Amino acid sequence: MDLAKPHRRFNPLTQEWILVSPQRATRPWQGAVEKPASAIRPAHDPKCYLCAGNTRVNGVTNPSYTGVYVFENDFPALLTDAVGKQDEVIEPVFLRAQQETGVCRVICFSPRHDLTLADLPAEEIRGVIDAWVEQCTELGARPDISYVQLFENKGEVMGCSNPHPHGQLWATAHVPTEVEKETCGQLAHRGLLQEYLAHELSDRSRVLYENDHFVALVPFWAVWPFETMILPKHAVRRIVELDASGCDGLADAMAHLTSAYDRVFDVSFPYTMGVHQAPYDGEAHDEWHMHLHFYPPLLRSAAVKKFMVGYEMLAQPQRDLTAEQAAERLRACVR
Ligand code: H2U
Ligand code: ZN
Repeated sequence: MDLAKPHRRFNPLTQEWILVSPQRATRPWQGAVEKPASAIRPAHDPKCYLCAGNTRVNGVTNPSYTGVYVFENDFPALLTDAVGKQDEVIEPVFLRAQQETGVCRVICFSPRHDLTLADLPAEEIRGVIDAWVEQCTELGARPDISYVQLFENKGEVMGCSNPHPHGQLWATAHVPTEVEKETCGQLAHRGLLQEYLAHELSDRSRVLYENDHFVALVPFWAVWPFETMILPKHAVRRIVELDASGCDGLADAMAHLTSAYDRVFDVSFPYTMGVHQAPYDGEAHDEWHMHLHFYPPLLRSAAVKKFMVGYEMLAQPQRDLTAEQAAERLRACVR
C-alpha cells in the first residue's frame, strides 16, 4: 500500500478508523490564526486563584504550598451525594438516564505561576505523579468510584482558564465512554499494547524517546497532528501499580516529551493530556495496559491549529501530516 496516498488507519484501542491525506499537507491557509498566549508571567501572580497564599473565588485561601497542591474543585461537574438509588428509567426504552456522582479536584503542579510541566525538572514532575498515585489510591478504594480520570488542559486554545500549571481529576461512579471503548479494544485483542510496543520498538519510525521503563511515541493511528502516547514498557494496569523507579521513569519521559513539544514551534505547546488506566470498579482488568495520551491542536505553526469540524464531526477524523512525519519532527526536538 502507498502510504503517501490517502488511506485509512485503524485505532485498535477505540476500534475507530482515521483518514490520512498526506498529499494535502501543503494546502494554502487563509483561515483562523490563533494569537500566541501572552508569554511573560510573574513567578507569583496576586490575582491568580491557584497561586500559593491567594484566595480562591469561593473565599478559601490556598496554603503557602511548595510542591504539588490538590484541592476540591470549587465548581465541580459532579456531586458526591447521590439522590436515592441509581435510576435508569425509561419509556421509550432508548431514552436512558443514570444518576452520576463523583469527585472533581484541581491539582496545582507547582507554586510557580510562570512555569509549565515542560519547564519543571523530572524530580518535580515526579511530585505530580506521586500526587496522581495518592489520589487514585484514595479514590480508587471508594465503593462509589469506578474510574479516576487524571488530565491537564494546557493553553488558552484548549480552553484552559488559568495559565498557572495545573491539572484536574474527575472521579466517577461510572466508567466514562473513552475508557469503556479502550477496555473493549484491549479485550478484543489481549496484550494489545504490549505487542504494539514491541512492534514500535523494532520499527522505530514513530518512537520519540525511551528510558528503562517508558516509551514516548506517535501512535500509528494518531488523529491530532502531533498526538503522542507514553506507555510503560511492561504492562501495568493502573498508575497505582508503578513502583518508585517506574514513577521516576514516567516523570523522565514526561519531562522529555513536554519540553520537546515546546521546541516544535518555539512556543509553550498547548495540549490536552491525561492518563488512561484500568477502571477501579472491583474487577481485575488484566486486559489493561495503562498509558498517557497527549492531544495537541497545533498544526503548522504556533498560530494555526487543526480544526476537527466538517468531515471529522460528521464522518471520521482526518489528518494531513502522517504519524511518521510528525514523529520525525518531534524526534528532532527531543534533547
Ligand atoms: P481549567 O483546567 O479548565 O483551567 O480549570 C481550572 C479549574 O479550576 C476549573 O475546573 C477550578 C475551575 O472550576 N477553579 C476552582 O476550583 N476555584 C477557583 O477559585 C478558580 C478555578
Ligand atoms: Zn498562579
